[in-house]
Amino acid sequence: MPGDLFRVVRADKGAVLVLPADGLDDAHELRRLTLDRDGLLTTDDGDRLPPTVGDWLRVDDATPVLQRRTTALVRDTAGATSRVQALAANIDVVLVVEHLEPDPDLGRVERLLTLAWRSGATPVVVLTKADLVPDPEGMSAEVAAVALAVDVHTVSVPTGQGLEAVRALLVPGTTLVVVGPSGAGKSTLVNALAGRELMATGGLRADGRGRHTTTHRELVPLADGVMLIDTPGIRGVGVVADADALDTTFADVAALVAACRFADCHHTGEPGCAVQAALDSGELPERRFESWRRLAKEAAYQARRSDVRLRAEERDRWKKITKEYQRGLRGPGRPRG
Ligand SMILES: Nc1nc2c(ncn2[C@@H]2O[C@H](COP(=O)(O)OP(=O)(O)OP(=O)(O)O)[C@@H](O)[C@H]2O)c(=O)[nH]1
Ligand SMILES: [Mg+2]
Ligand SMILES: [Zn+2]
Repeated sequence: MPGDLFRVVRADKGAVLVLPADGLDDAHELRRLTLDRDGLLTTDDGDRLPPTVGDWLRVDDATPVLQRRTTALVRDTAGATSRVQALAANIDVVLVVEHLEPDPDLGRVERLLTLAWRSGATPVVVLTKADLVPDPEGMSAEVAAVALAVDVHTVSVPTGQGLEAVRALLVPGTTLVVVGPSGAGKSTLVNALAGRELMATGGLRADGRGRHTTTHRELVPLADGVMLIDTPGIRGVGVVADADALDTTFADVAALVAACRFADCHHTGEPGCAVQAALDSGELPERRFESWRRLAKEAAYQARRSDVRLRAEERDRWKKITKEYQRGLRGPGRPRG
C-alpha cells in the first residue's frame, strides 16, 4: 500500500527487515526489503544514506524513502566519506550499561555518555551485577559523581534488585537502546525488561571480559509500542565526540574552562587558569581532567578530518558536474548559439 510506514528492526548490507507501523509487535508482519547495490536509501531530504535499526521508511510506489531521523546514535567510521555511521535512529533513551564486577570503567561511562548526549536522546546509566559486589551503593555513588545530571540505576537481574526503576522508563511509544561493553549484561537486561528470553546471552572469559555474544543490532518490540534496541559491545574506538555533547558530559570542566583568564588557555600553567586551580585543590580529579582532555582532542581531530573529507567530497562532486556539463556541450544535436 502506498504511503505505508515501516520500522527497520534489523539492517544488513543488502537488505533490511521491517515491521509495519500498525503491526510492530506482530512477527507475522515481518518483511524483508532488498536494497540497491550501494546499500543506500534516498531520504526525504534527497540525501542518500544507509538505513539503520530504528529508521522509519515510507514506501511509496514500492520505493522505500528514509524518513528524517529525530535522534541518532552515531559513531565515527574509518571510511573515506565524511559520514558517521548511525548505530540506531529515532531513540528516546540511551541506556549506558556498565558492570559493577569487574569494576566499572569511569572513562568508558564518560565516553558513552558523550555519545548518548550527542544523539539527542536522554542518557540513563544502568549499573549491572549488583549481586556480585559487597557495596553496590558506594560504587553507584562514584559513577553518579561523573554522570552529571544523569539518572543512575543499580540493578541485579538474578535478584531483581533495581529493575522496577528501569521498567519505569518503558513509557508507551518509547524507543530505548542499550550500549556498553561486551559482557556488561545488555542482552540480559533486555530479556529481563521484555520478560522473555529474546536475545542470547553469553558467558564470560576467565578475565571477566565478554565474548561478544550479540553480533548485530536488533530492535525488539515490547507491548504498548515500547521498543528496545540491543547492540553488540562497543569497543573504545570510533566513539564520536562533539563539542556540545562534551560540554554536557563535562559541565564541571566546561565551567572551569570558561573561568580561565585567557579564552585560549591550554591549562598548562598559564596565569589565572581555573582548571589548574581546581586540579591543585583537588576539586577536579586528575582522572576526569585527563578523560575530558582525551575526548576534547578526539572531537577536535574529528571535526578537522570531517572538514577535510567534506571539502574533498565537494571537489569530487563538482568534478563530476563539470564533466557532465562538458559532455552535454559536446554532445550531438546540441543547439549551438
Ligand atoms: N550475576 C549477574 N550476572 C549477570 C547480570 N547481568 C548479566 N549477567 C551475566 O553476564 C554475562 C554477560 O551477559 P550478556 O547479557 O550476554 O552481556 P552483553 O552486554 O549482552 O554482552 P555482548 O552481547 O557480548 O555485548 C552473562 O553470563 C550473564 O548471565 C547480573 O545482574 N548479575
Ligand atoms: Mg548481548
Ligand atoms: Zn585554563
